[in-house]
Amino acid sequence: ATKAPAANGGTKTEAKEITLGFSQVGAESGWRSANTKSIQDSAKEAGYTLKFSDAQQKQENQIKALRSFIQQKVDVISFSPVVESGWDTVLKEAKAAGIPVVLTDRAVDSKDTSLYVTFLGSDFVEEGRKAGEWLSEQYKDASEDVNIVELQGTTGSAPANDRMSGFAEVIKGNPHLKVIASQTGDFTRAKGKEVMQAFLKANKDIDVLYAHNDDMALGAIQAIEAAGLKPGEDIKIISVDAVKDGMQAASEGKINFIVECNPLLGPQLMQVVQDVVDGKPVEARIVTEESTFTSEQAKEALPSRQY
Ligand code: GYE
Repeated sequence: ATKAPAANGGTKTEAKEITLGFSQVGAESGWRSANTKSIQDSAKEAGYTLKFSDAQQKQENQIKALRSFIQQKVDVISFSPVVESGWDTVLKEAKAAGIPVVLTDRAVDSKDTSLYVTFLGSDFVEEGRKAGEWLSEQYKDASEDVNIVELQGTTGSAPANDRMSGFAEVIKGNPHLKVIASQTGDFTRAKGKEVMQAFLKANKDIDVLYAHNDDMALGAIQAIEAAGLKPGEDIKIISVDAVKDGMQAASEGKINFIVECNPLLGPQLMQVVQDVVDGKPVEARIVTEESTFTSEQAKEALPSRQY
């Protein structure tokens, strides 16, 4: 009797089962939840064994997770580094163990780029520039100072560093655009609200809020409304990410402009992992495609928004 063919068709040589160790930043934002889901779904789809670890926004937890992946001899390690600095030692350990490392979402500042295969993620400097360009255009005819407050992401993280510098680089073209206060809100709603409350207390005349992500903007909106002001009108708001809740607020006119940052990195990541395992060449930098949304554009895009 003939045997049933193998599930994979049986013609090709058995594909090696891949184990991927992934260390995630945490669960701080809507962006992060969408990113986690994308990675988990795509790993499943690809048939990989995923060892997933949540670092709760702490570098020490990530370093522990990476060491545990090394000990378990996973095939590939991937992680989204919570901050940029301080990775050389553990990355050298992975290299010594012969385990390739793929960075996703956030970058590291290691000088030795042989410590990882590639960095897959957004160009955060460009995101900051896009925010600055929109603002500069809005206030191009300003004859008085425009007071801007900034809610930074997690201190020392690539998106906080880069979104700040890209924005600053562009707005310095107009001397009326002044950042009068800038503080971290750690990418969370709760902190965004708390810091915005403090900003409102300390500054009489805030014209613009630039938040490094939607969640902080959403927290800040609560503080602005509680102070009896209208978000989007009394204080113009720019944020980054374009997750559903942010797009909702934008469609209601509470956020004026959102720079998109795509969290759906899973499919591209699994492809990179496969190529690395197969010994195929991989680009040293893979940048994700992104756009921007005004309130009107957010209203149009909202019904089909996946995350
Ligand atoms: O913008 C923010 C999240 O690293 C791009 O992290 C990511 C950022 C994202 O907490 O919402």
